[in-house]
Amino acid sequence: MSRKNMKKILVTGATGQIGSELTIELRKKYNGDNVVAAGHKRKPGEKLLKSGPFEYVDTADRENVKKVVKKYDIDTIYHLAAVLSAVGEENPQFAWHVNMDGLYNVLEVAREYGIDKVFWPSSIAVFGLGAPRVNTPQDAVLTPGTMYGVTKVAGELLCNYYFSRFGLDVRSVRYPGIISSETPPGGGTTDYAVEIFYEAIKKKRYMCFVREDTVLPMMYMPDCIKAAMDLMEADSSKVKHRTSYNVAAISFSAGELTAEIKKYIPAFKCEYKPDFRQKIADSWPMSIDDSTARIEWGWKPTYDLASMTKDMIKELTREFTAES
Ligand code: AKB
Repeated sequence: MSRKNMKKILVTGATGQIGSELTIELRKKYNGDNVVAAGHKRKPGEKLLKSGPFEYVDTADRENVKKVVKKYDIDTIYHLAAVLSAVGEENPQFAWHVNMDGLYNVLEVAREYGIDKVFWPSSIAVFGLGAPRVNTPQDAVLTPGTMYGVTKVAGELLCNYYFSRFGLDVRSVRYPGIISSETPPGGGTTDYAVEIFYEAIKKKRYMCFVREDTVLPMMYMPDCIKAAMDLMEADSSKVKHRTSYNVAAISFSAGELTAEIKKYIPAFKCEYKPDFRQKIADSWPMSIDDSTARIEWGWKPTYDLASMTKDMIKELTREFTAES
């Protein structure tokens, strides 16, 4: 790769669910030394520490962001550090601080230092009761019922503003719930779709915090990474939406997921005891229309419910066997 095409990438939130796996994939593609992993509270794992540089960065502190961008001559940022929906509802002020101050600082530093591209994840949480819940369209009314959703709507508008006002190449997708076997999520409403696998394999029992008939859009981690990398590599003429793109993969109910897991673990029992997260789930889409992303930059997911479940069970069984 020529110097001109050589990327120097910063990933914030690199110790989180998406960041820990996206960083490794970016390192495979652009070489370990060129991808700086930045974490804040969570301790980085061995894999992250051994495969390239790691820095502690509080994105809510602009000087912290500036320092790391200057030190490594960064030209691309994946800004993933955020507070998710359930934790955000317990402490809305904290969610606003982390999510909005963090994004504003990253965009300002990107503008000031002439960063080439920024990726920032939005979420299906931008939609609220004002939007159709089935096949929710790209351009629907955005009236979220959670502070997390409010920060995602405000963040989308901020990204769009930085693109049109300053020409900053910011790209974004609205992720559904992400299912993965490497790093557990923390503080989201869709976390049950990950916890259920860990508990099914370890204890053959799970107490699910949403109703059995709760349907939400989900995505397996390889597709989540594919969405970020495909969008970042798309020719800028194809990226017509600078707020954020709907991306979909799989939609299923908690009961359907249980039935799929039972094909591998017949003794598995799932009980349902909805808590405050049910109300959040009931305000979100059940399925997403992602035709705009498919048409504009060729988005296409790979995994369905059956292939995702098979792979999750295989990966987690391997992890637990190696541990014991
Ligand atoms: C959450 O549940 O908060 C997240 C999301 C859908 O953005 N997983």
